[in-house]
Amino acid sequence: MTDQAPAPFTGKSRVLSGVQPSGDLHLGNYLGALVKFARLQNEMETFIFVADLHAITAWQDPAKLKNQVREIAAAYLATGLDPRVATIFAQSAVPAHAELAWVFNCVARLGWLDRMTQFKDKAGKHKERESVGLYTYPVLQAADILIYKATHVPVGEDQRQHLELTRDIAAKFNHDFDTPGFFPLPEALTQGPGARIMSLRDGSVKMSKSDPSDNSRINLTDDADTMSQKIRKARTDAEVLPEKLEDLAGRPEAQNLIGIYAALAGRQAQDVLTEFAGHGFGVFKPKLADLVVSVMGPIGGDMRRMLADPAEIDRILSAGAERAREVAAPNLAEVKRIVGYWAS
Ligand code: AQP
Repeated sequence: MTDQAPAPFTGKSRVLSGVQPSGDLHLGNYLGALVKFARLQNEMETFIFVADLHAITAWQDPAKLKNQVREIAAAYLATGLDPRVATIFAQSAVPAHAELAWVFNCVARLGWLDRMTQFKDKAGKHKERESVGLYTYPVLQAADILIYKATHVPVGEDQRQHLELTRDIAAKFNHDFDTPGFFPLPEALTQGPGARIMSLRDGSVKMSKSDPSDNSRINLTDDADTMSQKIRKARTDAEVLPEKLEDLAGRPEAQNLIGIYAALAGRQAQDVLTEFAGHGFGVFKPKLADLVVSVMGPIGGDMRRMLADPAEIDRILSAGAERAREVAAPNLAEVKRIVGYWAS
């Protein structure tokens, strides 16, 4: 119980999302997250960060991490985020994320975290050797979102469960401290054709930065030849493409490539299938490669140009961090007061 009513949630729509600087960004990150960021910035107040606190849940070379952060920032800018419109910053520059995460560590329940499938997927058979940070990652993610009282979180389908956990944490905090509505229950924006892009080598696992096979993904920084080669080598089957979407059932690699084509072309998967029905991958793959190169090629070029001027990227990140700290500070102060901390 608190002696003073907390400021109620204002109901203002605010978007927050981020990407870890843990490797090369790929087509899945682009379609599942980055394109949505650029679109949403014109619809809602938008905060997009580079998740460097999250990145060290797996080992990162300290000599490279700062540059990896700049690379993600460059990808944001190259895919259309405008620092005059959206707030772009590095997570480590806003200590309030970590401070709120501690409070949430004490709100979240072990049983909730035990259910997180991403931890199970990433830890595999040797979970006792993983960092504690990898286990509590979704709690920090809840703090990332709620420190800004964000209402909408554009992410790929793989993050949906973490968003549910964020809502559970928000609801339990509001209930336990008798502060109804203090934290909003944010909504995951996973809709869209690129919500789950699969590996080019195995249609049953998602495309991922940490996949040891570089051929499993199209990186934003791949050159045109590499992109085309990866599409040519993508695992497929020997059958021709059918007329109807439902006839792709049981062919995950074919489904994935059709889905990628549709997402990049801004068309319906059925429409793409109608165009290529009766053809094999010998016909479809070159067309897909051309499309991938035409959409992704310029992004890589823009990123390289921006990375040639790291001081400008740092300037954008610093200005974004200042703004993010300003928005986070009163929310953290209220949390401290609600919890009853001495230093509130
Ligand atoms: N394959 C995917 N399809 C659609 N969206 C995807 N995302 C990731 N993979 C796909 C979305 O990209 C955003 C940033 O993800 P992240 O870097 O924070 O972490 P992640 O989800 O763990 O991504 P990766 O590429 O798989 O990285 P590693 O291998 O380092 O774990 C998120 O919105 C995510 O949904």
